Amino acid sequence: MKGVILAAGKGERLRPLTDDRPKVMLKVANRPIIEYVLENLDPFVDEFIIIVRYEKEKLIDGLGDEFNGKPMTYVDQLPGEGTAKAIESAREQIGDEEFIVANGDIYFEIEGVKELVGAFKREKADAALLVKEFDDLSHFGKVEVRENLVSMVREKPGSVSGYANLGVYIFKPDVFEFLQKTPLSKRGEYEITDTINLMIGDGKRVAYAVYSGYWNDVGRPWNLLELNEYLLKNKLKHSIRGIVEEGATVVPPVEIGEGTVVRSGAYLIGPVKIGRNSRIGPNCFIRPYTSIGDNCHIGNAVEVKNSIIMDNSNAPHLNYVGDSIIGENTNLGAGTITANLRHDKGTIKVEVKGKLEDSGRRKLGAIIGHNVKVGINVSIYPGRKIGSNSFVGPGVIVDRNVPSGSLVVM
Ligand code: TTP
Repeated sequence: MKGVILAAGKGERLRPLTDDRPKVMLKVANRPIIEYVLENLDPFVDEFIIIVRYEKEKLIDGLGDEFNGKPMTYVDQLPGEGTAKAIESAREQIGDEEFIVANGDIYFEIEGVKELVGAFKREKADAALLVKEFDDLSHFGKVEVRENLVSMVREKPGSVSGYANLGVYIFKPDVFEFLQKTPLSKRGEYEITDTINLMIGDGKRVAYAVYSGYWNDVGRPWNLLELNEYLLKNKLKHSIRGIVEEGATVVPPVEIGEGTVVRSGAYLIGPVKIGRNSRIGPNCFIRPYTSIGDNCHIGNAVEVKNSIIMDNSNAPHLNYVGDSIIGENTNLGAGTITANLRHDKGTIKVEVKGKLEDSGRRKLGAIIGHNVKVGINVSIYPGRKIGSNSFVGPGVIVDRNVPSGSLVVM
């Protein structure tokens, strides 16, 4: 069976982290999100087809032409937006066998795929989708079922409970007829949920499998922190490949990559993951659920907790980084501090695609893009974004979002 992964989206809700790369290439626990999808589909497929468009070179260069020895073909999305258009793009590559489709920006585990394949076979179905029960389906497609089959999928049904469509499917090649007939939705996209409704209307059998494991749809910045926390809590194995100097404390589980040096006085409480060739300490405090990439520097008198610091970035002197995401090639000046808690203890709201959204989190720090230089003694309010390729001068109080490519001085 072939596996088709949808990775052509613009990932606008994840700006500024997606300013220069596809969302699926953002690293969580130091691995691109799409690699978790590839890994969990791997036992079921013999070839991967990746649908690409936005910043596709970054994806192709980053992943190469095989995964675990299985060929990977990149296919440009046909003109038009939406998941149905993305799947239709694989028409020539799919022969006469059924195939699995997954969004490239979701995290799910292998049990889900097993259940899905099981339901597809058991029901002798024409298609199958993976669902999960949630109390609030406002951000999902609601999957309505009758006995063992899907009767309808409704996009964004409001705050109701029920089965959510998780973005993992099996189709037979006859889906292409329905993909071609799928009309443009009110949102201006060709949506796979509309295709599935067309199939049901035509008498096709659409099965479903209920997934009970962990799942995350990485759409908004704080989803990266949730996924990071889950992966470090549940998947991290204690492993020290670098050097831990005498006088440093490492409380397992901590993964330290080759070439990384943890200097004396550093205090690391796992789960913490650190990539290769990074410099940690002396005298810093790294608290649980922190991922630090390759070639990073976390220096003297720096505290980091529950954060993602991507490759080639530095928090070198007297910094506090809490519940924050720092992109690649970014440098924090000495004394720069992220605030991660409101004094009224309210949940932190973040601007997502021009609208203020409630993250639901009491603690959320800064979201800083790639290639950013932050000067000394900068204070960043909770949930504020600093766009990629920006310069924030010394002493600035970042109380509003900084657009990408800005120069902000006091
Ligand atoms: P979405 O998360 O709905 O869209 P997006 O990735 O563009 O993100 P945003 O809304 O923040 O701009 O996409 C779901 C999945 O489908 C995701 O894996 C990307 C993929 N996709 C495509 O491959 N082509 C498309 O045209 C769209 C809209 C999504």
